Amino acid sequence: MTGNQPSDDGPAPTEGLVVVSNREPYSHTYEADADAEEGDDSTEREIQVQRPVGGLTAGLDPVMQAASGTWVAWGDGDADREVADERGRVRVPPEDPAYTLQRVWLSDEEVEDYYYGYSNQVLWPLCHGDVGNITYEPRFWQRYEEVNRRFADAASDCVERDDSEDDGLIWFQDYHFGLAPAIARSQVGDETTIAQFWHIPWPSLESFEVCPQHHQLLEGLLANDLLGFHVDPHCAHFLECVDACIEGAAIDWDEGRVIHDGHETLVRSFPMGVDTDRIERLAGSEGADDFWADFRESRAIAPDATVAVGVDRLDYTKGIPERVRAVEHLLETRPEYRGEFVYVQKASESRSQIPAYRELQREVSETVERVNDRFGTDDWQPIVGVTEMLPAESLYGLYRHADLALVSPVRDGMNLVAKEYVAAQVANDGALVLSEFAGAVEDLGNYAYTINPYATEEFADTIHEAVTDSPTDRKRRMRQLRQLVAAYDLDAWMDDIFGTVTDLRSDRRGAETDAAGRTEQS
Ligand code: GDG
Repeated sequence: MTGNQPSDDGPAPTEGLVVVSNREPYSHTYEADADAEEGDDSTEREIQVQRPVGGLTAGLDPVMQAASGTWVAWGDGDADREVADERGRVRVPPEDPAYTLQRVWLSDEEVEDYYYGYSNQVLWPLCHGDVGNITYEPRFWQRYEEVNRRFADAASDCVERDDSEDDGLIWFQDYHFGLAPAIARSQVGDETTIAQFWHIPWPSLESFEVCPQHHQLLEGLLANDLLGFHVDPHCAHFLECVDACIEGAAIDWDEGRVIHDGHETLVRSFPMGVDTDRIERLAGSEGADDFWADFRESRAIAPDATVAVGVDRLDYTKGIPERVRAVEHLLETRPEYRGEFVYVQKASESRSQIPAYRELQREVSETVERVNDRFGTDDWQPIVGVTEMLPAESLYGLYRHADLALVSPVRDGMNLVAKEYVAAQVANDGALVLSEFAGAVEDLGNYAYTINPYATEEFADTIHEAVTDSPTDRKRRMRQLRQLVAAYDLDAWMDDIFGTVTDLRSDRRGAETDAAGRTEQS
């Protein structure tokens, strides 16, 4: 189920759903034409469709198909304009159109300032408590405001108003839209439910106040009826910031409710899950085994080697250099691991227009090279790097066959890799080494081997513990982890959010009926 069913409380919350995200679920691109001369547009080029690769986008796609809603997103494919109508709309999925993708067009300057600027050089480091990595330019903020307005306008236009009690749901995704809820609210009024899920952490008050626009951001977000974070500590930080920065806001700390300017916002945690059925199916497939056999051979990994895996976007929040240093310390202090232990680092390039990301790429390559030079031999390399994007089946094959996963962010909203690794352990024989600073530790901390990524010696000791624990203990831990991950998977997460919207609406109707009753009596 995913919240599509109507209930006694009124229409299903997904009816007329408008999802707003920065990235689009389908993008259209021109196929590279090897014969075409540069700058030659005379030949017609084939258009191909890039589909959702996983996570939320893939999970929401069937919900959108069933709800025949609208998805508003930045049209960043080079052929996106060609297939969209004059209002930027295209029906998707292409082979069986069921819902509308409303594209928002952004200029290069807008992408530079709103996306690479305010979103990723101010809000991203700010929310991860890494204020030293903030780069602020006044034009970043101006453009963030303008682009938020464009998305909010597009979302408001897509809401179908029919004067019923519940005029649809706008669901914003993430930190790219800190102002859009308030702008949309001024356009759609109170009958439309506005919700937002903030996929990254919310920082402490001391960090948040560093942001020159902290007040405007809180005002923007408090226009939501529902604001979701992954875990309770992020909700608590948000409420503390509201308490300190928004004069007159009334906060119910137990219930997570804020009343500000006569509007109520429910702030609640929804620990995002993964599509466990799909991961298990693909991890146990022949294709996954074939990938692993080829990969092992091509990278000269011995059949009896102990293999650890890490999978990340190359981001300074993911703790990649810290992890490599822990592996180095393990090899330095426990020589028995030399020649036996291989760490596979799958790292995909990310946001490399931003200097801090280029600096990280350099640091990671240098650290990996140093460890390989220091310990590697003619027939063994301790760290194997993979930079290309793997198809899901291969990625899950890598998880499935790795003896342990090293998930060591210095700060992370959730970290889905931790949950995907667990879901892929169809034989219950892997071990999860997990940072205390990942949101996932709230769910999985009791059965994972937890570490502080900065505590290099203890991190290395914990890797040793995870490798040498008895098979019975490892299996016991993994069974518990798999139960937890399966019990609140991606569908359960969406059902929880849509169910909460249904409850909010029925509470609101109840309150209105009570108020009307009181007026009649008086
Ligand atoms: C943000 C928050 C929060 C990676 N390489 C390949 C590949 N991936 C996929 C993984 C996983 C995803 O990328 C990464 O997810 P994370 O959760 O680790 O991290 P962010 O990108 O930082 O996401 C985070 C998340 O939002 C959700 O709310 O958990 O805290 O920062 O799904 O599998 N997928 C494939 N091939 C690859 O090579 N197919």
